[in-house]
Amino acid sequence: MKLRLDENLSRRLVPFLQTEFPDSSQVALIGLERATELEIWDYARQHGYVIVTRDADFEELSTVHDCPPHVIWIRGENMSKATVLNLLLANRGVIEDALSEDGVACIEMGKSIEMREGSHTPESSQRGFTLIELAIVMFIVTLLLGGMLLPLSAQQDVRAYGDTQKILSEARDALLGYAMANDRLPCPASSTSNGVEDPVGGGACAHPYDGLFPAATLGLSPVDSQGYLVDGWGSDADNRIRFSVSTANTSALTTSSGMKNTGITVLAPDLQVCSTGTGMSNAGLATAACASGTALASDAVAVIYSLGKNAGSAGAGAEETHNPNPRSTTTADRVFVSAAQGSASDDQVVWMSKSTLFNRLVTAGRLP
Ligand SMILES: [Ca+2]
Ligand SMILES: [Ca+2]
Repeated sequence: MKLRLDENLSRRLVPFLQTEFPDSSQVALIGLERATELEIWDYARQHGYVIVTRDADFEELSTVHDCPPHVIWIRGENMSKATVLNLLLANRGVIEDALSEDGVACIEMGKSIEMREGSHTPESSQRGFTLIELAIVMFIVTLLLGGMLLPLSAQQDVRAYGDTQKILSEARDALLGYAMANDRLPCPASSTSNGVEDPVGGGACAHPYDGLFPAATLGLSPVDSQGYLVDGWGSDADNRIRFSVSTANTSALTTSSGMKNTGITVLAPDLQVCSTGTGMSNAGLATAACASGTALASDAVAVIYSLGKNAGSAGAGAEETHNPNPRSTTTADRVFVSAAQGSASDDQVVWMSKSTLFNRLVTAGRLP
């Protein structure tokens, strides 16, 4: 881009412009000091100059004549040669960008830079942003990007957590429906039963405390390719929903008509859910129990849980090890942990209470 300085701008600026604006000149240096503005305009157009002026006349010309030439209108009182020079040199990129924009005929430079449209869009004489406005816009965009990018992974986590809670809740509802229809609860699936309860038909379950949710038996989704219900965190084997059921009263809960035959007053589901694994007694044994004051449930019928976001790598810690998983270091037992979400545990645990199950079965005429 070459500039043609107007007579109100010193010719002494010309040598300093050559690096950034090669072949720039000044009106007197090309013998046009006595030419009319329109002649200067035509000359600039024919020779590819951008007119740099302190005079409003050229800006006005740019609103009635086709562009090019483009016009840079330097504004501001008492601007020294050095100030004008710095303004042009420091903003070369901005100037080029502005003048390459469709419809921009003139840019106004001073404390700010404004772009003005040319003659072909007279209805709109001014557009664009000042440098301050641009800076504010960039600042806001930066804030927005910073504010959006960081929580994006957090948003995904929130969604996965919510999806998992929903899947767990639906699984629990499905269990109630199954119990009303079949007079018993299903047994958990084993790792090789393809989502079907083990054993088929119920009775004494093969994996009462460390099985998987029998999604195929209940017709639930989403399931993986092998028929296992998976959580919202992924679809690996570690993301399969776990399911445990009480073996109380000689597996009456999972035996057809077992609950009816045992009777509502005798049935004593015995799964426990603790708020922490700390202080748990007899872990791994039939007498395992929550520490005093940490039992969230002590007569649960079933416990359904997801290993959470860390499913693929964690599970041996003091809390999660009590919820059977591939890295548990304790033997599966009737006690589970639903700790607060955090670094120690991200397992998502729901359970079905005795009261809920009995209520539904009585309503359905299955009990007593
Ligand atoms: Ca976990
Ligand atoms: Ca346990």
